[in-house]
Amino acid sequence: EQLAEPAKAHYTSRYACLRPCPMVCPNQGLVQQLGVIRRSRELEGKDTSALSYERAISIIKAYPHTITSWRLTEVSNLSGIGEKMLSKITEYVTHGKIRESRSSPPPHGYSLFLFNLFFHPETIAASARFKSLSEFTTIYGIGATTARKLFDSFGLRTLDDLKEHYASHDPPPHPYWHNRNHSEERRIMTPAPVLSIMAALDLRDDLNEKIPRAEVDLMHDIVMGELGKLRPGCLSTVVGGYRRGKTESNDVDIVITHPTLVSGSDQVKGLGEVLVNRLYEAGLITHVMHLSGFHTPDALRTSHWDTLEKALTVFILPPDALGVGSPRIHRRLDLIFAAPEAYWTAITGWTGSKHFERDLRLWAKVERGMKFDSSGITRRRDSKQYFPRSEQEVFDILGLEWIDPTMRNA
Ligand code: TTP
Ligand code: MN
Ligand code: MN
Repeated sequence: EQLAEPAKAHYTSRYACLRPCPMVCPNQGLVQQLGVIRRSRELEGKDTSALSYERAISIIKAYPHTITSWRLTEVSNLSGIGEKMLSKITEYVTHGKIRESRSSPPPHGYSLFLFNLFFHPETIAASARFKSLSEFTTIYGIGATTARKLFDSFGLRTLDDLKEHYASHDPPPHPYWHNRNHSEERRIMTPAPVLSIMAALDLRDDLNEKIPRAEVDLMHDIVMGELGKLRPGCLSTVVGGYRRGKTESNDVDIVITHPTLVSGSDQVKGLGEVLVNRLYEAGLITHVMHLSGFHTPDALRTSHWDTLEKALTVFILPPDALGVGSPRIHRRLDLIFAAPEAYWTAITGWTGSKHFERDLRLWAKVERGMKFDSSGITRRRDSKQYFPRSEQEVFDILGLEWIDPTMRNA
């Protein structure tokens, strides 16, 4: 079957999956300041506004020139940059900052309180709230909605307030039937405790530490070493921000498959549970936040196309793994299990960025009549399924010019 000519990648594309975008762009300062506003919109639950900031940030990150006043007309013509966004950009270009996102101190000799009172009457209240909400969401398991509830309904302001609150509200960690509410999924029992909020509070400093690339490599090697003892011959790729070239990651994401079929069926099904239990028994996994497996009768094997088996966990290296006496830091580890035919879509679907992934799905649907997700590609009109044998093939099938993983930071 002849595939259509792929669409050209260019920074003016309205789809993030067609905008090559480096990790660090020529307009980092502007991107940082718009990011503060985006974050505050997100924390306040203003999702539509947060999304339009996210879009604008994504577009600016791919823009290859430093934005100066004579480039403003061109910038205003980029799709996703509306009038309001243009005024923020103009403010930045003119003053080197955006007033709303300011966190710089007042001029020398001014009292911060009086400065804020006269020049930014909204800042005092707003920033105290922003600070509390931001701090609350550094706890794994607390999102913007919960953070606002803790602030508004329970009057909590600091992490100490939070500790006190959860000391009386948080159920103790216990072994857990994962996914007990999802009837189509297999029930999974693991002895690893779920990460309670109290436990997440204790692990906060660890989990907020960035992971250097060398440690990502070491974690990958150790996980695959254990997996090799359980099921020899597995293949894996570290995906997520690491694959996009981040020097420091917030977690480690690994896609795992096994290339050999045994009597027609793959050797991946149920692997998540076995591996997680082994890593837990070896003292390498301390908590499991989510674990899913799909139980599908062989006659209905289509449903493993819907979602992949995955485990979201907390991992800790064995003692002295980074040198004698080295500190052991708890790390977030995500394991994704893909049947061999879904390996390359899983890798593409988990490399990100989040915005790149969102637009990849949108592009497939709107422009190509296809459904893309990490578990596969399906043509809508006749439900034809594709089995790409490389990431290049994923791009070919979706009619996209190739973009290297390190340029998928849109
Ligand atoms: P993340 O690990 O959340 O983010 P990241 O790897 O880009 O950056 P960092 O970890 O350093 O903060 O997500 C990794 C990729 O996985 C991203 O492309 C989005 C995708 N993803 C899913 O497809 N499903 C999910 O449930 C989650 C959490 C992520
Ligand atoms: Mn990641
Ligand atoms: Mn992750």
